[in-house]
Amino acid sequence: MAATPTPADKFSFGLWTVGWNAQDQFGSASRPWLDPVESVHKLAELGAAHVTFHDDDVVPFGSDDAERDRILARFKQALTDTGITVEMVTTNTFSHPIFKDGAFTSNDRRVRRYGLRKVIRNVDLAAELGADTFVMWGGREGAEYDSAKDLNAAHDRYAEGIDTVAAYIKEKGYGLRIAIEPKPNEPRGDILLPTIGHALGLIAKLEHGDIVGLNPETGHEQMAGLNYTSGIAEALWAGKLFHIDLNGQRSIKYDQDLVFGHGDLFSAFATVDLIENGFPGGGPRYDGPRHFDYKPSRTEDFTGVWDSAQANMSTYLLLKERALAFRADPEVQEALEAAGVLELAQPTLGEGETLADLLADRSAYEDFDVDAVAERGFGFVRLNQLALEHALGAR
Ligand code: GLT
Ligand code: MN
Ligand code: MN
Repeated sequence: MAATPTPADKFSFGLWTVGWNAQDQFGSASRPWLDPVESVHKLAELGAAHVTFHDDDVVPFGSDDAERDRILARFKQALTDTGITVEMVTTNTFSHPIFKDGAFTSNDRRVRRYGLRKVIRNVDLAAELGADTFVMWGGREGAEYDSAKDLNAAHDRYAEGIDTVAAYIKEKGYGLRIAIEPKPNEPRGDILLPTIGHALGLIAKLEHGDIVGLNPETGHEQMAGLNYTSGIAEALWAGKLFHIDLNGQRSIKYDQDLVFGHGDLFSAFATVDLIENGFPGGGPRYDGPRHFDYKPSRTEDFTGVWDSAQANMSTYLLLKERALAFRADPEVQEALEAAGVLELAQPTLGEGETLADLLADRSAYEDFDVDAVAERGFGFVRLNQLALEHALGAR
């Protein structure tokens, strides 16, 4: 039975997702681009709460100010008519050929200055529409050839660009936070800030890093062979999980942007379990929008587009139901206990205990029976099977 979403579920979609015309590297569009106003109405009917967009998704690149105002007024009317809100805005710094070598890190300084202007113009729009998050996906920030880029300078320029925008947000008093979206490759051969961990490293060096965090995408981490759930867990732990892009990816290959759960389903279960239930031992939680960044496959007509939008939400809700049942199951609680999962929340040193105390504790080392303790089985497989049976609805 498909689950029915409501705005309380905080589902959100990029206008570039359902609106995509399905043009790819090898073939022309199989559908027309959708009018953003139509997408807003249709997503509201399906039970979504929010939309997100790039400047160019709503206002075509190169529109003059009068045209921009006219288009935005019509878009805002659709928001008012449907109750849909804009939770995140992002800037397209990848489609136009001007950005072929990136925006913040282009070797051409004129392009960097133009890119910064385009981003700042859109930050104002994000604030005006009441968005909380400003995403930066630097898909063209990178290179195909190692000789093409001074990587020290590139990181300097990337940090300079982000810090300049963050300082502007603070100066204006906007309620916005920046979320960097990592991706390992595509469209560039190698993209800067390829994973969550790389982005966290850069954020730590920023002057205004307090308002800069992450927008990790399921498929982007999986394209690098990484575990999305453990990636967002680290971002949460670091206080940097500002936003999420949920979708599906089947192994290390081109970016598939499938429906959430249509890639690694069991990993999607773990993702929903973390988002909805939090860490087993408590800790930071993600409370933001459940944002889908997928592409309705090129094979689909408009019926298929809306079926796929619905599929993201339905799958999420089904997994949520299973994840809640998983944690509520006494057998699972017992298995978590037996596996030591809950014991990990206990600090390694006792309260007030110093390293000197540990060094003096013979039971911790000299008299410690390593062979006996090494015999312990953790029971992780049993626990995982319980998770799988709950995920399948078999319990
Ligand atoms: C582009 C990309 C997505 C990003 C969007 C935000 S743009 O569609 O493939 O992963 O989230 O800039
Ligand atoms: Mn993607
Ligand atoms: Mn994305």
